[in-house]
Amino acid sequence: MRLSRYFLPVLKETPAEAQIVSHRLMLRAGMIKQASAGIYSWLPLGYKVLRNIETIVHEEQVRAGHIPMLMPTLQSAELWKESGRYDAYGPEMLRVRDRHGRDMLYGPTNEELITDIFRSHVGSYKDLPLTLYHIQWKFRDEIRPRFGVMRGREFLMKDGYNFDLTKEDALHAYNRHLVSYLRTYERMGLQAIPMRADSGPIGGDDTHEFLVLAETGESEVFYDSEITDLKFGDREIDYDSVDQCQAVLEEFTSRYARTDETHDEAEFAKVPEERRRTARGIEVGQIFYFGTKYSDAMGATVADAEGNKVPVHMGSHGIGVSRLLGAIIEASHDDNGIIWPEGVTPFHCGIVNLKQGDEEADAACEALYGSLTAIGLEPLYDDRNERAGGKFATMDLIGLPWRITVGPRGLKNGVVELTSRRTVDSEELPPEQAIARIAAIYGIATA
Ligand code: 5CA
Repeated sequence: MRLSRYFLPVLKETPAEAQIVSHRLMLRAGMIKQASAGIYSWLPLGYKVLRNIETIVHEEQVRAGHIPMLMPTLQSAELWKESGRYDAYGPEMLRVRDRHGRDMLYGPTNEELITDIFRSHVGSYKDLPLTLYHIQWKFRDEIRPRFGVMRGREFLMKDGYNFDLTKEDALHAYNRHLVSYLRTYERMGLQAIPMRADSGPIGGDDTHEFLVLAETGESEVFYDSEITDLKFGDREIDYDSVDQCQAVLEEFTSRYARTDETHDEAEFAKVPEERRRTARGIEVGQIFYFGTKYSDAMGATVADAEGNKVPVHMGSHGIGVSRLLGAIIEASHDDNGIIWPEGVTPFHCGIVNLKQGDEEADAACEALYGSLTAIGLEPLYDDRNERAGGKFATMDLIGLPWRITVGPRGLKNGVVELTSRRTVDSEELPPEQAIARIAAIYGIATA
């Protein structure tokens, strides 16, 4: 993309309404614009990152054996009356009435809708196990929408639902989700720690929240510092293996790590004092096992091997897709702007032309742009007629992890400059080598 033809409405001033750094930076970098309280338009740069995050979530869900689908945002109130949550959900639920006077609602979550789909189409234990998921906009009329996409009213969520014959099978699904989430967050450059939590309006006893440690997080958390040394890394997991998934769960959840809702001072005191930590965290996901709560209420049964009708065991599992943008920025920025992890960056690198209009510089930039594009990378070429300082400031603000700077002086010596946004280290090297380096960083083989 050439910046002169892109739509990147960066702001010079720091918006007064934004209280935390991720919100400020998303507004300044032209990623989002508030449409009304807690509701945002996703401008091109923000939309690109949102899609990248969504893609990682999809890939990891499919890898775990979960099946993508799509349910609507507007739901009929009938199903929610069946489960008893129509009244229980309270003022957080946005209720609307259609022209025929029918009660509808903008879905805050989808347990009812998916249970209805299940009971309509699945009747036998032979069709289990089954995990269906979708990535869809949700609406919760939060009393205090704030911090931009962090606590929105409209937000994008991945929500998945497992259906199993037995409690053991459903707990395997729970563990499988935990493993897939660890992989998902790490691919985004995040450490998200599973912590024992409270199940709230979803229900059930078994639940973990995934928290990214950050001073601006809304949850108070208590944990054993050993937990931050754990890395999932690139280990191969057989998601069908009960033992392998169970082993990962035990590794990542055996140390003390709880949100304030489940915190227990007496238990915490058993952690050696020098390892006890109190901090704040951003909840980027939550997994639940709630047994037969919805299948009992809505008659979702299957015939077991003996032909008896038994209610299915269920769980639901959510990732805050739009919230993740805020969480990643909170975890990865400096005074000059965002620092995108390579896994989610909107463009793979920036190209800064120090002297637009200089024949040689223009040609070198075009050549770089063409070569990078040809190997499947997406550079953002700042081809505007602007001062170098302004171009650097924009690149730093929008946070592309790598920048190639091209100017007449370097070109005389046959070199361009490759700069890491994170370390600010710069290196002069011939354009072909700069391309090879970027390709290697993104795992692309070049001849
Ligand atoms: N049905 C279950 C799991 S699919 C569920 O709704 N879980 S949840 O309530 O925990 O939401 C899942 C995730 O959505 C949360 O972990 C959080 O990351 C995100 N989320 C929840 N509320 C908001 C909000 N108001 N703004 C942005 N993200 C939110």
